[in-house]
Amino acid sequence: MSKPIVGIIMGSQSDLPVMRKAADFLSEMKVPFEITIVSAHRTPERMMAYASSARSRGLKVIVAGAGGAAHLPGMIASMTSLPVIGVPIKSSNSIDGWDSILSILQMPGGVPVATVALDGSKNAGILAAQIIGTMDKTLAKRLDKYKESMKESVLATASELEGLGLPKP
Ligand code: RP5
Repeated sequence: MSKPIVGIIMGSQSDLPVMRKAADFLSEMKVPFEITIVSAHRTPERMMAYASSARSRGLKVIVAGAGGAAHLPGMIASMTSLPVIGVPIKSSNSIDGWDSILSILQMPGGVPVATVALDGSKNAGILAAQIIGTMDKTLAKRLDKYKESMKESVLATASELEGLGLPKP
């Protein structure tokens, strides 16, 4: 397998059901990635080592997901100039998910984290692939095909619905 160019990290194994959707999308697009657990609060030294070695290890984008007091994406972004995509997760310690959304979204000036929707890890995978796709024509073509397939699927559903003969307003 080729060297990973996207790093997917999450605060806990309990985040995996959400975060694996980013991994699944990158697999579908044939983007080499690595995936692991890095906790801002439980393994702070590992978090620092991960962020500070990311570029020299060949990563181009980092996708970081966490729930509750979600400091992982922001802390990673504070230690690398690679783009960081944050995934807020509705976890067992979330109040309602806003805690995680706001922790990831409301970064101070100068340290951006591209924040996707609550549990929106598929979009994080798509965005990571799109960033890589700015410099990779083959991948850009795969992404265009993906968009086309979404359009076709919506149009097919729409014509099915129109064919049901439901009363019109
Ligand atoms: C966060 O706390 C993790 O990212 C996870 O979403 C949440 C709960 O972690 P566990 O207690 O399930 O390990 O740091």
